[in-house]
Amino acid sequence: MGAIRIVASPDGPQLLIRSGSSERTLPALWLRPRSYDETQRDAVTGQRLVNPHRLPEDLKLIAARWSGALLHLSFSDGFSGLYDPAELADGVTLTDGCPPPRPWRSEEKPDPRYDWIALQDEEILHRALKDFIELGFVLVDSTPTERESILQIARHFGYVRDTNFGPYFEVYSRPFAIDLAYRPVALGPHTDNPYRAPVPGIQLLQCLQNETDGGLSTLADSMAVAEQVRGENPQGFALLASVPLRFEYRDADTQLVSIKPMIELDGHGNMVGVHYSPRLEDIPLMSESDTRLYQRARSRMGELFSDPRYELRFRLMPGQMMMFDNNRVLHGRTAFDPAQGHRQLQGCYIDRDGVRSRFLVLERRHGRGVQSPFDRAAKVAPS
Ligand SMILES: O=C(O)CCC(=O)C(=O)O
Repeated sequence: MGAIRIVASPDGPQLLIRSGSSERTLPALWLRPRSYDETQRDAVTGQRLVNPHRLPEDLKLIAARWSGALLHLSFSDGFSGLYDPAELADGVTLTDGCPPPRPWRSEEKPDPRYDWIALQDEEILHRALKDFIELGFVLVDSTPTERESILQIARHFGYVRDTNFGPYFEVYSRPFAIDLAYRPVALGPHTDNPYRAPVPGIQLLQCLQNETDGGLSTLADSMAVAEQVRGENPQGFALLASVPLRFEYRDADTQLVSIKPMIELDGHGNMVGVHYSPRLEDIPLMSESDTRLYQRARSRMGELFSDPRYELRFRLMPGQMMMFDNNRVLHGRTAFDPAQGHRQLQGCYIDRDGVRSRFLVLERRHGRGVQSPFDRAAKVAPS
């Protein structure tokens, strides 16, 4: 977004902002609530003291002039105040300030790898969080492997999410286990717990022991795969993003059910995430032709998730931990033979927002990134 200019119109002054080769109008109802005047916002929290829902629908800008580098604006409801053009320009695009995702294929050999001790340094943590936000996963070497240390590791990145499995879970083969993850079978690419609302945002899986030849870990980026499927079969993709599936988990004390489409899009059609766990889902009744179209699309998704061009496959060694966005990067493992030795992982979930918050705070602390409107507003003298 570019420069703002004031133009006269028969209805009074208007503010225009450059956007690429065209200009967009900033409506009075959009501008008016963005004031950081002390009568409009609490000075400590930056939270709004007035309710913009109550502004009159026919609100108008009645005067506009430059006051140094700031804009002085007056509105038809009697309010006048100073506005920072940079803050207005930032507000044109709604973003949390984190970098956008960078979809990857395994053939690009992404290897965002960090050392646990080094991650205690804020600069290195900042770099790791940036990688995580862009790629949807990081690998961490030399993590502490005491019982429950996964929680200490998790709290370095965000806030732990408790579930019916407890604050953390242990993955090792046991007879009559309540989930296939706790048997030695192969687990195809999947996201965890699509039957929850909300679905856990981020998963940490740490290897404590692996004495078997098998049990290799896999990761695949659903964003790269889904974009490929969208290009090949737009109609099928649209079904995957709109037809709700039913996911369920049950044991003696729990019954969790959630109904949602496999692919989650935002209002602009951008991918937000994926809920993919063939062993836990049921499709709804559709017409014969839609069922076939749906089948073609989901079968292509499944094929690409396990395609060596998309799937990373590696051995997680004791002390190594992978942290991945559970709504974006699918994980799985190859089968293993418990007769060869013991294989044990511990894992837990953290929320997506905690990691983004930690990244943004580190950006702010080190003077990088977009300044918050509130920080900027501190520079704007009350009118
Ligand atoms: O055993 C593994 O490597 C992965 C286990 C798993 O996929 C899970 O717990 O969801």
